[in-house]
Amino acid sequence: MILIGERINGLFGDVAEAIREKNPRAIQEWAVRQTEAGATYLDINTGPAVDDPAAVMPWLVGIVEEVVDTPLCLDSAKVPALEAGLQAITKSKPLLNSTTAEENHLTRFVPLAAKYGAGLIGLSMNKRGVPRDAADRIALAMEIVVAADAAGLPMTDLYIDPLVLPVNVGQDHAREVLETIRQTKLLADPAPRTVVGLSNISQKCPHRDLINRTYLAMAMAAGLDAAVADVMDVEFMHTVKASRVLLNEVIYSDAFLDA
Ligand code: THG
Repeated sequence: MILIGERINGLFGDVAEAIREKNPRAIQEWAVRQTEAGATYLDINTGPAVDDPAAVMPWLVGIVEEVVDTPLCLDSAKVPALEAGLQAITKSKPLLNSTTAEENHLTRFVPLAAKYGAGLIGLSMNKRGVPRDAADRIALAMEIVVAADAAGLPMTDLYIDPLVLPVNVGQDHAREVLETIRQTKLLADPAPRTVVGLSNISQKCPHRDLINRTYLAMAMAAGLDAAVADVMDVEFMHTVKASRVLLNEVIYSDAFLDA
């Protein structure tokens, strides 16, 4: 499992405040703590409240790369913010998060990923929004696969995100996302990878951690490769480890939680 630590996101009050005050400390602490917890990537999102994300993104990249070597997942819907972030990265191959299946997004984001040799997350949505069922999500995923292939982006650098919605508003979507994860593996050979924003599933619900880790186990069984998630949640990280054993991805030992 590729775990993308979600915590450096202006959606969170402490990160928004640190960005406003140009104070690196809280953000650098999250970079170190998520890396120590086992994050493969760190999601870097300026949040919605920022006036000039193309100025904030490279600042975030710089202060995070000062304290960790962890690869970054640049999270923005804006090309200038992503490109400014890409130019600031000095350490390792990043992930771009994300394009949609809309034509005018694909024509800008896919070449950007190809130009910088970055991975790319493609959301199975278009200007009509997020489809209701797996078949329509797969149709949009296929459009993203075709665009990536045409631009020479290796399939192993493409991550299809079927888009997880909160279970309290889109309960019928949860199963459709699992089915989309299964079917994405059939779209190409080698197959594109799959990713979800896991914490979306429990927004505004009680027992968030329980919902998150239960859905993670289901998604891993469906073939999920990566998740933007709360890597600081110890029970969640234990669920990842137990799932890897149960899916025969790692050899069982009595010490599987410490491995
Ligand atoms: N797909 C991809 N990228 C994504 C998402 C996705 N990036 C952003 C998001 N979704 C995943 N990251 C988060 C981060 C925070 C929360 C949910 C998903 C979250 N935050 C609290 C909330 O809204 O209740 C913030 C409040 C707080 O605790 O301070 O839930 O789907 N590719």
